[in-house]
Amino acid sequence: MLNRASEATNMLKEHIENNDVIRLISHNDADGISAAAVIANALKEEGAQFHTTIVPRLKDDVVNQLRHEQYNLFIFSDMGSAYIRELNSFKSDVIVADHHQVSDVEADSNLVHVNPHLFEIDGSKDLSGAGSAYLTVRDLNKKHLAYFALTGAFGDMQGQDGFTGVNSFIVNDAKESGTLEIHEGLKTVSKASEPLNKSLAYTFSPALPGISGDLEGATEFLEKIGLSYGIKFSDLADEEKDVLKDELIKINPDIFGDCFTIPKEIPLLRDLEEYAYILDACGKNKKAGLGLSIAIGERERILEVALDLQRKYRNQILKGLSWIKREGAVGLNSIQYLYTEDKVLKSVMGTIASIGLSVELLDNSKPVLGLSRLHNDIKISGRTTREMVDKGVNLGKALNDSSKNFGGQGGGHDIAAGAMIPYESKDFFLKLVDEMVEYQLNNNS
Ligand SMILES: [Mn+2]
Repeated sequence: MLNRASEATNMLKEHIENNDVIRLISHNDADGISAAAVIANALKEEGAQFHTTIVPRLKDDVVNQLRHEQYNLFIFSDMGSAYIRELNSFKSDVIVADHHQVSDVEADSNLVHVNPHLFEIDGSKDLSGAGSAYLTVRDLNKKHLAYFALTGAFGDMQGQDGFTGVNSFIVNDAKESGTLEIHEGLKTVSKASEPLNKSLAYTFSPALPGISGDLEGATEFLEKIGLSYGIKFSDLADEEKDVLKDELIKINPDIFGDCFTIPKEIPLLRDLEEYAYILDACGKNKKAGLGLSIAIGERERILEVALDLQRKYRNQILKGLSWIKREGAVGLNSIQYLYTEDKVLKSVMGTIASIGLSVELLDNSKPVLGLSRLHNDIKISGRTTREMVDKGVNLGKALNDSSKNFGGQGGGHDIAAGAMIPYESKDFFLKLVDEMVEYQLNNNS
């Protein structure tokens, strides 16, 4: 895998030396923004010119449009592995740094394909898209950018239970470069910017059942243990911090553990995981460019706008979770689903499906499909747990195979995947996915 990444670095170097303007295309989630940030920062440092576009997903029309652009090097990050056949036919050089599931199409000589799945490394757990992107610039002496690979991993929910595989190799790079510190602490969010009840309600990972995503629950909890909910964590006395820690550990021991910080960053961005959540909020609010601006070093007003977005986004998640709490999911044999036509709920469907499982609002023995109606189509966000994946569930495969049956498209990871299908196939589609997941569970070897 590292050799393949070095091939990509060599290709990149050649184009930098030729003073080529490099075309960068990345995904619009926290991982994709982090991937773009690694490459953009590296190119900036090397004095190279580049042109970046962040897109929600790679589609035929996007690829065909890019094909006609006059660039000598295209880099696709956190996407592209599903389009190797099309990218092979580009006249220019192409680097794909992705971690989504791969097909069996081999790369031609104009293309370097960096993807953990090609090397039997689990791209849903051990390396993110930003991680693949980092490996492609690592040989340019860029260990000080390694932490962006980790914001990407957090964005894709890979670091929350501790980093493994190539991710932990990257943690070492980041530590070695002096840009990352790890210390034990309480893993609640916004310690210095939000009152305690909100800080707890906004803490989704690790999940605190009854508190995460539930402002009333968080407030009651604080009243019960005798702490004022309006005060910020950073303003608590040491003994109060200890009380909070002891009480939270009773709910979920994982709440106390390794915190990853970037000491050179401003306080708001110093916590790596929160950095990822800010990028996530930018992406989810269709402001991925704003997230990228922050990641390449813009501050002040830009950051305020991003924080407003984050506040708005967190409140949407809270709204979504209380909807799940109120309505529940529809259960089939082996899966369950949520369905909405509400604009706000649609925008957070994938997120509330994941959090709903982790805070136990949803039955976590059944994968959940979040269905959002978009005119004549339905967008599907599928989520399940690591435990169900170990039992054989592969949502990426189930959504890919089933959506094709109805003229739609889908794919992703075993644990998290998406699809788009025509609205009229909704019920047949659900039935088919239900059967496929049942089959996966019964045929797990
Ligand atoms: Mn990703």
